[in-house]
Amino acid sequence: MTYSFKNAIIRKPNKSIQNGLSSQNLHPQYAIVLEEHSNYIQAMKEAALKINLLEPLEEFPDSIFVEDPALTYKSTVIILNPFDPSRNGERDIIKEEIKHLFDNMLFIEDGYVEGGDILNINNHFVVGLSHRTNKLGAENLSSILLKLGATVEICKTPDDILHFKSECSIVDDDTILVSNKMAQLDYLRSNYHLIELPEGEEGAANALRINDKLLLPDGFSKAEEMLSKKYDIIKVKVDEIAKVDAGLSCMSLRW
Ligand code: CIR
Repeated sequence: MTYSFKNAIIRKPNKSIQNGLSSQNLHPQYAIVLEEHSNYIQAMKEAALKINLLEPLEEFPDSIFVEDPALTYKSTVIILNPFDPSRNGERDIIKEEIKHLFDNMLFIEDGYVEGGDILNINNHFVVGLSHRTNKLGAENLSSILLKLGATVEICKTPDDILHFKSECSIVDDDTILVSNKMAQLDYLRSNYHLIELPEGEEGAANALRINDKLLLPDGFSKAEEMLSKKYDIIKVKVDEIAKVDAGLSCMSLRW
């Protein structure tokens, strides 16, 4: 199952997160980030994950978002290539930190691709071209994944969305939680059952299904009401972390 995981890699927050990339030019406060992050770790533990905690990296303001420089698939980890110069060096550090956890480590050699643009559904990957992920990177990743026995579809992340997964997430093997913008994507509409969130609750689309739990960003009451009928929800407050355009999926690598 897509959402069946045993392990997670999470990085402790760095004080320099206040200078992280932010589309709204906001600066999260370290103390509040720490608190939100610790609740996130707690939720991951409640979802039965074993946590591998990495040390903070002050020289990389956005480095708690470990989902962007690496991708896990079965017992392989693929080191990706983040586009933004302030984030690109994260790949060289994380590869050393996590290599002992996987049987096999592969690398994106050409183009740019960030984990936030990669949606994994069982043995299938949907890669969204975005401001961070280009065609060369997506094709390079695709050729690696095909060799590993997976299938890949390259789509487009809507222009004003940072990453493909900023506004969508897997909630079941055939079901994706989406914002209205993501619901317009032909590929998703024709291949999956979509649960569309009401306007104003787009932020809830970056949810995280882990085992029998669904981690949902706090503060989206309509989403919570809709989803709690079917899922065992753990609400996680990420308002401060959201100031640097981040949500739930980006703060961990799961496998
Ligand atoms: C960035 O712009 O790279 C960070 N401030 C946020 C990264 C969020 N990553 C993700 O959604 N996968």
